Amino acid sequence: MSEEEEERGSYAQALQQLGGFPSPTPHRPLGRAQSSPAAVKHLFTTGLVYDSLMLKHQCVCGNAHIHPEHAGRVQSIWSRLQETGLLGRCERVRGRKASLDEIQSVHSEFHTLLYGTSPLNRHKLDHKKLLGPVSQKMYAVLPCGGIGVDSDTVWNEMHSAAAVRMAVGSVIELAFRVASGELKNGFAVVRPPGHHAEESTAMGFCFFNSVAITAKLLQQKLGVAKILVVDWDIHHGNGTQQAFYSDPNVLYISLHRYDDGNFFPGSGAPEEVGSGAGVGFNVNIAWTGGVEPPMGDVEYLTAFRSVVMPIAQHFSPDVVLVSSGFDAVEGHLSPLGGYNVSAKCFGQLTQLLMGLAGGRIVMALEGGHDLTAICDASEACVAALLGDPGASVFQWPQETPCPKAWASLERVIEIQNSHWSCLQSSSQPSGPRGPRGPRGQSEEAEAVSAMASLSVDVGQPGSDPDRSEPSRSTEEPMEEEPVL
Ligand code: X5A
Ligand code: ZN
Repeated sequence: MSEEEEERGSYAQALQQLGGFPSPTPHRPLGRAQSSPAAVKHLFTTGLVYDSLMLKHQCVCGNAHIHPEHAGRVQSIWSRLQETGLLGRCERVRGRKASLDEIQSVHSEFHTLLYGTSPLNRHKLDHKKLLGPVSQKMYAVLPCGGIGVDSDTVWNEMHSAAAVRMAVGSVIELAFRVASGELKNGFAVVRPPGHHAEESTAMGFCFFNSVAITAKLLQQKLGVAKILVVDWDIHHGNGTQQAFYSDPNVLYISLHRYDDGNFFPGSGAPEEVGSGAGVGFNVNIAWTGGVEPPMGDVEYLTAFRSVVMPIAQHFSPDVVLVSSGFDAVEGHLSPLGGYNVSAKCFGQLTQLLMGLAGGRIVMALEGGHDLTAICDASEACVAALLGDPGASVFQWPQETPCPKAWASLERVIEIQNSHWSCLQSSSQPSGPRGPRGPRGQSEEAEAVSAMASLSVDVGQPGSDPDRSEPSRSTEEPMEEEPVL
């Protein structure tokens, strides 16, 4: 086999060389790349993907101010990564348009043809499959003069299909390179976002669900057994939840503003835990209580410490995909945001997720429209992916989350603890320091200190300082940790 042929070797082959997906040990580049550095074409580093084709998805009204999901979002992020020198330290991955077949791993044929073809390439397709009058009915003429599903979800008949397929294909390309071990991890600077897109519904700026499609293809084409999708966009990813609701091999964990169903898109109740074999593999950390006070770093870090990381470690994914919306970052006001998470905090959350799946983590931009906020957050996340140690060494917050966040977390734990033994119910007798029954002030304080002592690597025996406690040493590690 020539070197070139070898280089084009399938991902499945690459995987074989890696011996499948070894659990939490860091993965390494392919053998040949290590043995002959001169032949190394791709560095084993963070991959970035971006393509200017995605800029052309624009409302024909031409007024970007009334359409917050505009081309300047990804343009600004890409410039920021360039200016800061981060881009130069990464490997640039070439994006491509996803095929209609790939898109149909999640979406219906009609939906795929409706948004995946433009008038120019539509004539090549079987005419019976796409009825002109039906497609016209799908769009509305908007008050701005453009067309779209709604004022958020605008459509450019000439350019949108190519742009939305490029967004999907870019995430696929990046994820396959990370999953196969060619790249360490990756960040996709893509638009439009995808996590609201359902099988046959475009909504909330989204047409095709890039992250869900990528997860399906990792399963189908690469045989990846367990995939974790973390969604920290402020909105619930209804499309992603739908795509994997009965699948126990894709764990979906979303943190979102919920407000008892009164925040867009309205789904994402903590009671939505999955169905059939997938029960317990859908985790909705649904913040309720509005924005007084707004959720911020302490609330998000506490959610990671008490729910996201324990469950994720127990699940032990082979690959982590992040629906990385930045609309929870400070600078986004209600109704599109309202929270106060710092850009730096998203870098820390990235660092935490990098401890999973041998570091195979791929982040894809979802929502967020404040340019400073999304640039700052993207910069922090890419710096984390590259291994930069952050401005200060990571520390769990000492402060208590606000009472409304506390109540939201308690609810998730109460619901999920029957599926995840690493979570402990506050209403059941729980370990030596765990709270019991309805909580009074002192019990709450006690639980805070219990939580503060939780280390990041719950479930890795020997690395938890509490392991030395004699009274607890005979218990199973996943069963003993008080969570709240
Ligand atoms: C991806 C995203 C938000 C939709 C808001 C609808 N969508 N009003 O952030
Ligand atoms: Zn959002």
